[in-house]
Amino acid sequence: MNKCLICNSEISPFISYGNMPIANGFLSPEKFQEEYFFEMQLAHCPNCNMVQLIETPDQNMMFNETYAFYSGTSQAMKIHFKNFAEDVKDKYLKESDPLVIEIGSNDGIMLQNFKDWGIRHLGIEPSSNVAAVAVKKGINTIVSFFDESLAEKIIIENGQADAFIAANVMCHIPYLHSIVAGISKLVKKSGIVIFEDPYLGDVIEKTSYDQVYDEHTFLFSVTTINFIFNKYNMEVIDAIPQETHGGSMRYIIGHVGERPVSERALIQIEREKELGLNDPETFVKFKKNCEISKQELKALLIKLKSEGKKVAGYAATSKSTTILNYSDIGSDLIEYICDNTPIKQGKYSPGKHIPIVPIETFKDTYPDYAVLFAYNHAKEIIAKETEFIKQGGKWIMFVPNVHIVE
Ligand code: DWN
Ligand code: SAH
Repeated sequence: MNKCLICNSEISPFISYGNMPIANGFLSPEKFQEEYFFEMQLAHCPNCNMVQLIETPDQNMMFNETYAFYSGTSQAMKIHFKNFAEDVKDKYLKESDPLVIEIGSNDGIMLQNFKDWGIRHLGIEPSSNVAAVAVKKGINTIVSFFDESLAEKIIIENGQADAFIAANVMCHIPYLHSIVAGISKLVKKSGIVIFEDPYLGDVIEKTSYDQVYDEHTFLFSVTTINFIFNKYNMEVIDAIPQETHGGSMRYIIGHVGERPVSERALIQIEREKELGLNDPETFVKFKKNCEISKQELKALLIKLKSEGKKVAGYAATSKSTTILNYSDIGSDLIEYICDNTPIKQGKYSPGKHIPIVPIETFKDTYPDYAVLFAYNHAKEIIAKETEFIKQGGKWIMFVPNVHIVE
């Protein structure tokens, strides 16, 4: 019997995506034999409504000294995080000598801004290779997993935080109770918690099932975030939709009663009921949509192959690991995937073992079609690859449905 990680109620999966490898586990041929797989199943808790993976690999298998995702690979995300940091500084750092703490700080993409402004900051990042990039830039970073006991240590050494921030990491942590307990102690009574993650509402509406992979233990909604923070005397005071990562939500949270709850947050909670995020039937429909999406993508690639077209992938995202393995797409259908991350180049994609090559390989001889696995960075990528289209190339997109962009 499986139990909800949040409220301990009995849960059962509504979909299995089959055996999945580590999403960011790009590997060399000598490691193919020992590659790790787990059964990736998603469940919706009928009591607290949290959508969650039934099983996740051990965190040390995913986040370690060879973590393949460097946040700074996107210029658009640098701007996004600068705006995020500016918002925190202008609205919430009113006391003297404030302290900002970020978890999942990666290569310092967000904290760089606070460092430049001379604001006290501390990043907590367990993947030592990406943390080293931040440290090199002079960004204060602890190489560790955040949890309640680390929060207690930080209070002793640095004092309480004025702002606790995070992006695309809260949903990665199965022991969310320890995280929220730690946050509630670490953040001053007058302090603020601001984080963003891919939003369940967008995943359901756009059938962006590729947001489901080993690292993403949870798909959050305002309802479920409010539920868990309420247990630690904190509450969502605002919720602001974001365009990043195919549709995210920024949650703004304070200690109960310290700040007014916005109309926007209350409306969003009501909207989630209308969207059916609390209704098991929604997830039955979502499962059907995942199956349709997978069949359409594979059928398109088989058709293009039969016509003698050359198809490549653009951007070896974590999300692509779910698409390729769930849809059973290998190097017979997608010749290679190009990516600007040096640590991924020369390796092979998890599970399906498609070669990962530098962007230059794509530019040298354009394929007829390119599957845009980083559709979340479509604006940035399409703007710099105009020559591909000029030479007759076409993009294949699969969110919100499988289609071709000329
Ligand atoms: O939540 C997570 C998000 C923040 O990042 C992590 N669990 C892991 C990771 O997920 P992802 O790999 O799906 O993220 P992205 O940002 O969609 O990955 C983009 C990939 O595309 C990177 O490998 C870099 C590459 N890229 C590129 O080759 N050229 C990206 C851009 C913008 C480009 O121009
Ligand atoms: N915030 C960045 C990175 C997101 S990727 C961005 O939005 O681009 C998720 C990051 O969280 C990884 O760098 C990973 O190593 C880190 N992480 C995973 N578990 C963590 C934990 N328990 N505490 C702190 N960071 C964690």
